[in-house]
Amino acid sequence: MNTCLAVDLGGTKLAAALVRGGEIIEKHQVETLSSNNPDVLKIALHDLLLPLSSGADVVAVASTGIINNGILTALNPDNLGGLDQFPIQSAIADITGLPTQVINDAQAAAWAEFHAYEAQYANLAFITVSTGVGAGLVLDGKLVTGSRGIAGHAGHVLADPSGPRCGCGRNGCVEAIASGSAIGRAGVPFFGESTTGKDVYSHFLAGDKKAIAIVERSASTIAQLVADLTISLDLDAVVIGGSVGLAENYLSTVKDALSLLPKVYQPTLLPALSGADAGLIGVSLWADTKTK
Ligand code: ADP
Ligand code: BMX
Ligand code: ZN
Repeated sequence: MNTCLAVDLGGTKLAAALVRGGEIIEKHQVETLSSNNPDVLKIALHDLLLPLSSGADVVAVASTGIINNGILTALNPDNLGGLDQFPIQSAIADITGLPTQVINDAQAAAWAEFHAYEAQYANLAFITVSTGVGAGLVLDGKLVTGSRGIAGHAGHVLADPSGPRCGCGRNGCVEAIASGSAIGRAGVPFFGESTTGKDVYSHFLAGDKKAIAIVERSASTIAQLVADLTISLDLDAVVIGGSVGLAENYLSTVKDALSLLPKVYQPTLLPALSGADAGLIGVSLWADTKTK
């Protein structure tokens, strides 16, 4: 059985794990350093991956951004400190000396959750509410990555034409309203300059009215996205993940907003069973199917 070195590069966290048969054996995690200098990311990857690579046969990477032919193109460069057009596959293959495959992080997590729910939902979307808002689609039991790696970038569908400008260049995207970064930005006027999404969330849980309004806006925007994906794709289930998506009471707040819509817009709404490891587990399962 192959041991896979699985890597998850997000806008906030960079994680790596040795995975065998869908089980994590060893995992390490660091912060994603925000810099538009590709050397900063290359050094962080080197330091994290080199000690693990001797125990692995293959490398599988789940990364934020559009992944096409091993190149990471940021749809929203703000999420990666302005970094764009990063040759992630060759950078990691050079460090580890191992065959390396890369897909988008939310696509990978969708594949993990399709399996975690034992393939009972053949048509499933995974939505991560994290630094950005990402999505991955499994349709008729197959992971859809798209011919250019773009499939599932539903964080950039329109939520509010008069909403804030998104880092992708469009106004009013779901991500610009609902993501952890957007929640943090919306909290700055009330809680101070360096407020993060996590800070606002703590205020929400403590019952602060401003924070409740911000988190409820995020959750109702995600509920509308769930409805839009369901009515476009005839989904059986939508799985929610990411640090915001998995935070206490977030899923129930999305459920409350979704319950106000007609039944046809309401799929089964579920939490990510693989939790924060969905990207790592999903990409290792996906790499397994590629090497068979
Ligand atoms: P990544 O985007 O790298 O996958 P996360 O899923 O951890 O990373 O998402 C990061 C975002 O989630 C940040 O905006 C952060 O402030 C927010 N966040 C982190 N932990 C929590 C938490 N416990 N509750 C709510 N928000 C959180
Ligand atoms: C953004 C986009 C997606 C990604 C999603 C969640 C970039 C750099 N990323 O919409 O590709 O799937 O964020 O990413 O444009 P995360 O960093 O929040 O996990
Ligand atoms: Zn956008």
